[in-house]
Amino acid sequence: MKYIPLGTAGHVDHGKTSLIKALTSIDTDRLPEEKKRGMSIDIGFAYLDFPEEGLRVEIIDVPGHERFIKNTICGMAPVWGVLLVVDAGEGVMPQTVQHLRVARAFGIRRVLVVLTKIDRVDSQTVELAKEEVKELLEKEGMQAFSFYPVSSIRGEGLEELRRGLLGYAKECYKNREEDFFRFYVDSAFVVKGYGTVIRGSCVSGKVEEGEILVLEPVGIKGKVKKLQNHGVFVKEGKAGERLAINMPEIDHRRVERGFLLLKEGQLIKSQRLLVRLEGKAPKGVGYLFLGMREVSFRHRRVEEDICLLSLSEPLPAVRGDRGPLLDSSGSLTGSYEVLHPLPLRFSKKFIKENLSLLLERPEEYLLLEVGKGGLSLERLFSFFGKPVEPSRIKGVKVGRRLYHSSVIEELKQSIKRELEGRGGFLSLSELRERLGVSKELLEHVLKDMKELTLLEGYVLDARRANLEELEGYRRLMEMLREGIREERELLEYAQYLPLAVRRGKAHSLGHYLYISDQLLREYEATLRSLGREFTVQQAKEKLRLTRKYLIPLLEYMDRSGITRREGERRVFVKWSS
Ligand SMILES: Nc1nc2c(ncn2[C@@H]2O[C@H](COP(=O)(O)OP(=O)(O)OP(=O)(O)O)[C@@H](O)[C@H]2O)c(=O)[nH]1
Ligand SMILES: [Mg+2]
Repeated sequence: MKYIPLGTAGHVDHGKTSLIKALTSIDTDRLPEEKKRGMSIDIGFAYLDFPEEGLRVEIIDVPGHERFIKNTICGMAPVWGVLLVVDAGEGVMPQTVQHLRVARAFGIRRVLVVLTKIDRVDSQTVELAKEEVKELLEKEGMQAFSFYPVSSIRGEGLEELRRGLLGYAKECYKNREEDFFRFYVDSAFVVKGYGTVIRGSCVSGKVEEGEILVLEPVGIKGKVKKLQNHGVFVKEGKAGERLAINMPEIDHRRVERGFLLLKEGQLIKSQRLLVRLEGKAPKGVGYLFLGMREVSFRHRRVEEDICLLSLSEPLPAVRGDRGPLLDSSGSLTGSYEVLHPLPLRFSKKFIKENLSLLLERPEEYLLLEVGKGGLSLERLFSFFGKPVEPSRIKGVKVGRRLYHSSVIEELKQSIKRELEGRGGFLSLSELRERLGVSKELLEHVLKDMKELTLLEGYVLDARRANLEELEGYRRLMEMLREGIREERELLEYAQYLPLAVRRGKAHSLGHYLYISDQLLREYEATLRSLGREFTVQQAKEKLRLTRKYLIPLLEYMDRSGITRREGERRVFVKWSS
């Protein structure tokens, strides 16, 4: 079954509650005070099923009186669409406009318009009201799904409306089941034999019996014992659905309207939000609604319509959340849209420079913002309010974190600078400390820097470092100075060998034989004492080497241009007598 939450909106007495009752047979005015005054005070709930479509429209009926605007805002917070109810005789009135603005603030752009009480007016008056609403919608930058003239008393137009409602509900449907769970609490009470029941709207994700939920902002945890949707037990609840959640471990007196139920470890709360504003930002302290939660804030302007908000309380917002802004007198001044629910960099300069990234490629903004600290998957997911495939993100993945490629490049430059300042030689732990990066990241970057070598807990630039400081290197060089060595004799020092060769301190003669540069020079000097030319036999006697070592040595001397072979003889290329 699909659940689609829709709300009513409209001026006081324009017939919202009567309309819902006519459609659903449910009276959403439950309070004695409401009955007595014939007026809605608080939000009320109903539903309308379309069984053939597998669809339930969840209805939240809001009060129209100006005094209860905050209840109205709470009622509209979880809905995906709005039935704008206008008395055909009275036409557009102040709360018609105000409610429309609240709906817009929550991101609703198309409303279904119901013109009520047509039994009391002629068709021309109905037409007039329709024109008035059309004008208003245009002025507010909104559209009508369609217009439905009805009489809730006599039943005229209700069938057409019901059909229209189905089309509208389908249009409003949002697939949010895979998002993280967020539940807007509107009340809590105790049921005998069950304990605390928390009632509200599931706006995203799913919840099952037996799960542990966290009540925010108080951070109390509790287990879901039972779940109901409109008085019927269900095993699972999901996005769009009205739910009563039985959580006996939570004291109902600790629960307030506006609280949220979340799942642990999913959404990260933040006391700063980076938002786009529409309308005016209240001067000084303002108030915003995230869902049904009202918090105060101060703002700092970054650009014309981009502001950084400091909230009085951390909120678990996600990218794209919207809601109304109020000033201290409670009047609606505008709305916000969350661009970044958990910003880390607050300087105007940083935000301005990277604004287009934040708008178009937010993942990249996140990567830049975290820098060498790296982006955790938790942060990434929390930003979007749902898990996203990390491979979709254009970043370098190291362990469980993602890094911007420019961060990796900068790190390489810093490593080079550090090494230069230290003669090409630095202990890994010191380097890590100086750069302030994780071991994982440093190792990843170093692996990428082919010119560097990791040895004995040191990073070294083979061309610059003083290798003599390394024990293994010293021992290798000693061995190579004593005589020509076969590679298998040097296995223990295998990692130092290429370093020594690259620096010209040792030579590879081929045939898996190595010699130190010093010894090579000594052999050369000894051979020169034989004169400009010499034979293999002479060399063998002079150097006292077996042919196994001698031939590769002489061939190497030929290859490296020290000698030249002429028949049976070898001639020194350079000779000064
Ligand atoms: N004749 C006629 N009267 C209606 C119709 N719809 C509502 N009314 C009457 O209008 C009055 C107000 O109706 P409600 O449904 O309570 O209006 P509301 O919009 O819910 O009012 P608030 O919740 O206080 O904003 C009641 O006396 C209704 O009986 C209608 O279609 N025809
Ligand atoms: Mg009402």
